[in-house]
Amino acid sequence: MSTNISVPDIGDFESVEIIEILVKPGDIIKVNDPIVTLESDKSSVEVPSPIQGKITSLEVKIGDKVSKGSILAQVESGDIKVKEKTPPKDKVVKTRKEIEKEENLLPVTEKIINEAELAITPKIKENSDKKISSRANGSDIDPIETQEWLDSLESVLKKDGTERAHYLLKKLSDEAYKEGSAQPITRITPYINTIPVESEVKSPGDQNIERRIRSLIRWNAAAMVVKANKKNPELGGHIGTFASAATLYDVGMNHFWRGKNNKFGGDLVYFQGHSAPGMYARAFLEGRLSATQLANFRQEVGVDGLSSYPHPWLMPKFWQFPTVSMGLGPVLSIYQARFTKYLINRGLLKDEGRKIWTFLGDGETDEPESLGAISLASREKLDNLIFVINCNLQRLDGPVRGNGKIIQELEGIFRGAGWNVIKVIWGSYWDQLLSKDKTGLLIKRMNECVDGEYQAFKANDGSYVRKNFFGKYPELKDLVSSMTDRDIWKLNRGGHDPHKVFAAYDEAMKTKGKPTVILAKTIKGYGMGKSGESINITHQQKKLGEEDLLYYRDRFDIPLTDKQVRNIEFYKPDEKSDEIKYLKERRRNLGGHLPERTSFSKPIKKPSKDIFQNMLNSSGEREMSTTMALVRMLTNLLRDKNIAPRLVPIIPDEARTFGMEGFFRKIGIYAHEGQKYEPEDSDQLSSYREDKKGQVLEEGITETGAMSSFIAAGTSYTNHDLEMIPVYTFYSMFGFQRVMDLIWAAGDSQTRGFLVGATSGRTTLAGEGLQHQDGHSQLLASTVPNCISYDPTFAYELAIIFQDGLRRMHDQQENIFYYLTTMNENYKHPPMPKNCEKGILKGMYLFKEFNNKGKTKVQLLGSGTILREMISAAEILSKEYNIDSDVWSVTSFNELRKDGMTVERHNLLNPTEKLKKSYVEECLSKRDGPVIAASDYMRSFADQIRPYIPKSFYSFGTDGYGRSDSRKNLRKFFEVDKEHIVTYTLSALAKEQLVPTNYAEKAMKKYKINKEKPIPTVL
Ligand SMILES: Cc1ncc(C[n+]2csc(CCOP(=O)(O)OP(=O)(O)O)c2C)c(N)n1
Ligand SMILES: [Mg+2]
Repeated sequence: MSTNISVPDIGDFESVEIIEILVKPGDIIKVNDPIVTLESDKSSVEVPSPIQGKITSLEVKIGDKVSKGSILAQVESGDIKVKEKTPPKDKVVKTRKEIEKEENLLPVTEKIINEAELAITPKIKENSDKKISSRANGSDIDPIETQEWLDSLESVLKKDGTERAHYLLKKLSDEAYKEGSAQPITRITPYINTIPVESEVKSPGDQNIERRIRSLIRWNAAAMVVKANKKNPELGGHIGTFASAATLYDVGMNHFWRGKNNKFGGDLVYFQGHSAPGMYARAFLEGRLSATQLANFRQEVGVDGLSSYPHPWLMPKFWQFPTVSMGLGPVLSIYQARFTKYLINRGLLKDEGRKIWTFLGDGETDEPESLGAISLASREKLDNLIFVINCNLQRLDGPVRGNGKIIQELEGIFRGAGWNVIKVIWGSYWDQLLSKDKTGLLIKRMNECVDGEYQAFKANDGSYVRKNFFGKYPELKDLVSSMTDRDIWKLNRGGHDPHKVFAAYDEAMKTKGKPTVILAKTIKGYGMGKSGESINITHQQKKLGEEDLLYYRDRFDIPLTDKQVRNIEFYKPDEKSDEIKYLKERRRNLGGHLPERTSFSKPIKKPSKDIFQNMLNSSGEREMSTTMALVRMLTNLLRDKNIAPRLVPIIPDEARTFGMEGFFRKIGIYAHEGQKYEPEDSDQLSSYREDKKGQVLEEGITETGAMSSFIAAGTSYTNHDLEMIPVYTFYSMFGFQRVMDLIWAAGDSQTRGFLVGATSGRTTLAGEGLQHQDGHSQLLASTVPNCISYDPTFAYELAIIFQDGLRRMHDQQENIFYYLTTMNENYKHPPMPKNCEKGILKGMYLFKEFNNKGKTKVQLLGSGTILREMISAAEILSKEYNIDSDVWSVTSFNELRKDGMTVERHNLLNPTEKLKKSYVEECLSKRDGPVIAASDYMRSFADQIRPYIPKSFYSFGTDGYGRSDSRKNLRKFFEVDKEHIVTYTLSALAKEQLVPTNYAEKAMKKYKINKEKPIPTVL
């Protein structure tokens, strides 16, 4: 049977051009195989076949204009699989008229509301004579009634267990809510541990040895900071952070975190930046770092130094994740956990139950990045993610929440967001006291104390705690009357108790369907005594005096003599000691070391050259933007079987702005739950198709999230041994300017991928105005050492750059990433001139020579869309003024500067050698005339090459705030239009006495250039 394939609904577009035909008569096609590519002035999209069969004839050719219903091809098929669109069962499709008609019925609706209101009035009245819930001081107004409820609860707990009790409580709570209680009951629980003693899973570890190991790590971590600062007080460092977190790390290292090996991918641990000395100290005991390296903490310029914080760029075999800029670790790890599931759901990675652990400080949760993405984690059911928040109640300057309780605040926030919350507040010494507390007074006291008080307790001593904590109520005073002050001082906090920490980690590992946060209460500067325990200056404490060191040694039983302590020696027991044997065996059992950065990924095979071929040809009469060219190129790449599965298009809710909506249907939007609804546009070509195996990361409006995904995908070659190609396309103004710190972290992480600043340039995005018009992202990109940036004008430049990017990052395995700016200005694209590939990549090439006129010549350098103003200016100069010019397309002022400074440095370092020429000089030194450069960026973008040009040099750009107007007016305003370039060129030539001065004056009159207009930076 012969069937027509016709154009489906393509949204608002009529008469759209066919730019590619992807099948020929005789081809056997499957459902969804692309037939043709259509391109409107905004986007290009493939039309998939709704049926399978054999193409018998084609009814269209390239260049034809088609609309919905136009026949594309005929197919011979037996089995037609066109999905009939049936509206979902209860979806009633209403016409506009029907809706309007309904709206006219409003009075009836109002009647219904009135009736409903009348019906509920008596209930409200009933509520109003209820008794008060408790007295103003919080005490119970009816203890007998309360006891009855508690008894009922206890019997349910005994008879049917906690699940049933929870169910009943939830039912009660729901009922109360329905009856008007707007206070949800479960957000915050009492200030005690979440896991009751009887449910704690006990650690199988040898506690004595583990304590000894931990003490040695504590000592060496502190010693390395003190030693560095004794050598040179400039070096800095932190003792207090790791001192408070040592147990949290050790329990993980000894029992939970699995290393990477040839059988298992390894857990991923984001270590809190300031606790780096603790990780070095452990690696020292493990024999992975030497004493010399420890002694060189924070002295990285020579050999064998250790970086201050986790920086994969500086220690590429050790650190995996840069976390020291507070807030980045949490958000990066959430998206890491999400990306891991993405790879698994797409069938690219085996599900091995790997976990992502993230350590952060309680103060760090002030950062919006720390908490900003937590709802994504629960929404996506990231049960592979565990946060451990070290709640030492302090940050740098003082208490985190002196007047409140950070643990309670975080509990509410995380539980509200749908996380599993485990509080580890009190250590085992409290268990007995809590079990004796029949009246609940101890918990009441725990609840009412604020963090400022808790901090003060630990900055003092046992007698202070007796007086100020227990002393408030006579019953509590009695409770501890048989304890000495020393005993009271021993009442430890949960985060320092390996049993409690073990139980919490165990529970977190078993949690299914949601992420877990462990809120562990600790003491900042634990063990530092008077010099730093729980005092406001702890964070800054890096120089322990002799007395403090001796105290620290004694506190943790380090077998060093006084003399050795004075020399600040590190301590490592013999290889055959129980401690070292135990430590190594634990890691062996857990599969390998942590942290450790390795990569066993296989390079992605190069795409065939013809994938890029259509971009190297002229676009003919067709006009398109470089953003469209990018989308076309990605569409082509999705046809390459090696590249296609590895591409990760990332977009923060801007696909339609960039004409990328065609990807929705073609490769699907990643959604861990698939698509539970029929999208309203399901019959359209660019339908919003969500899919468990979807490839596009449609992040919603979060550039921070999108950037975190970019880093996760771009470091997949090391974290998952799988190379991926993230292409994150964003509104260029909301890229570097918005998320520069994450871009810096991307560089540090050695991320590979393409950042695409679309709709870039100060004047190309005409109407959008000041907050949208980016004239500086290229400059920001130039500050990131391993970011390679380009501002191409033509489709072929983009293709050459992208192709080379793939070669460098995936063939050569270079740890670089790209920043490409693309525009939304439509114009014709010429064919690629001969032999310009090398120049495109180096940063400039000769685009065109105008030299048929006179002797006077000028060098015109243009970048991005402003190159086209340069070309027009060159035509005017040639036609109207007989001035010849060489027009250079500058694809990257940034790359030219890198080359220039490298060559200049070489020449300065080798004064006796023959001078080398920078690439800019090579291009321009034998060419006549002054150099005029312009771009859609600030002048300093082009100015970067000024030192390497041995000629007079003028640069023009878009310094100042953008504003909304037409492109033409904006270019006139910023003085980068062809008229200004002609005028300024004439003036520059006049200065060199190459043309008469009145040329420029006349041009100014002709083009109505107002000399009195202030420079745009002040407007
Ligand atoms: C974005 C950012 N801002 C400021 C700092 C400086 N800083 C380093 S540590 C610190 C306090 C950390 O407190 P907390 O998160 O509670 O960690 P703790 O050391 O108490 O475990 C600050 C403000 C930073 N590293 N990053
Ligand atoms: Mg803190």
